[in-house]
Amino acid sequence: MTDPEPVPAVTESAEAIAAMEIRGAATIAAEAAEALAAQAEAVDADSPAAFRASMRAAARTLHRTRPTAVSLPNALRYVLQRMEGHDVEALRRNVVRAAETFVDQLDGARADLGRVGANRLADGDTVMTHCHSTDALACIEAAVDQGKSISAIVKETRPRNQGHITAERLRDIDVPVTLVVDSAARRALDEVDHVLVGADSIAADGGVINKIGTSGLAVNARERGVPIMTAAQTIKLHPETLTGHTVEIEMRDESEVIDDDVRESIGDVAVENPAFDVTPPRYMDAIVTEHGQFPPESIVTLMRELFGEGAAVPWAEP
Ligand code: RUB
Repeated sequence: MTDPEPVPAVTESAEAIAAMEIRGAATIAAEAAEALAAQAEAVDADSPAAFRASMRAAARTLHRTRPTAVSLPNALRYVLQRMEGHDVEALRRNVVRAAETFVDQLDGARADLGRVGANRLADGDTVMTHCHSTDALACIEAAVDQGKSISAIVKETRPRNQGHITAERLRDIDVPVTLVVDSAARRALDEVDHVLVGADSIAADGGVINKIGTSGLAVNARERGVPIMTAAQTIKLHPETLTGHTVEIEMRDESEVIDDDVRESIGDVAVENPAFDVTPPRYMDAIVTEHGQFPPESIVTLMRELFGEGAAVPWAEP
């Protein structure tokens, strides 16, 4: 059976997420929840069953966009598990309410984990960042709010240079920024007190899946004796890893790495563009969440508390 066509707002959100106009795990999650609310508000369904089927189809459209950040399926899960009611109007209301609550909780969780992460930073610290993470940024923002003077060394983060976004956001809060190319990171670590990264997914063994280059940075930080933390609210915990599944690493288009003309001038080369990598727990000092900080190896206890033994898939056809 073919899926019912989602409302235009869902298709537009899915396209924007796939094209990375909307990017970053938490932002993607908020967009997905809001897209489900838009679906609920606009869909013309003549029965509760038709309404539910249209919501599941919309969720599948959103789910297909980016495979690595678990915040996306966790957002779909949160909203669809609250799709309750005996008539279409009640279902509609409950979906919209669930999406709003989810987005509010994201904001609250970010602020809470920001304060926890900020407690790890001292006045006068220099922090190195990788990619652009709103959760990581929240820690620096909270430290600044606590009156600490923080400066940053920002890795540009090839191929899409999300470090530029971080640099801009840090300048907005008057944090002095030094931008470096990724390959300068090890040398720059000599000037760094803390490395601070985000996460797209966290596995049950404490492995941190984040933007490509995070694992190399973590190994270098460990070798240099610089502490490294991941700022990740609990929607980044990947429940399927509780039952032995691995996290799929998204492979993106080769044109993000090299343009066609340059490639042609080099000659016949293969190009690979993995978007994320896995940092083993032994190279990460702490995972900072809205429930406090955890040694990576102990994150599984929090995961079990929040998700039970595994992951529901409420967007699947019954
Ligand atoms: C973004 C990235 C970020 C995490 C966390 O990758 O790896 O570090 O998503 O971000 P991309 P946040 O640009 O490919 O989406 O803390 O904002 O959820």
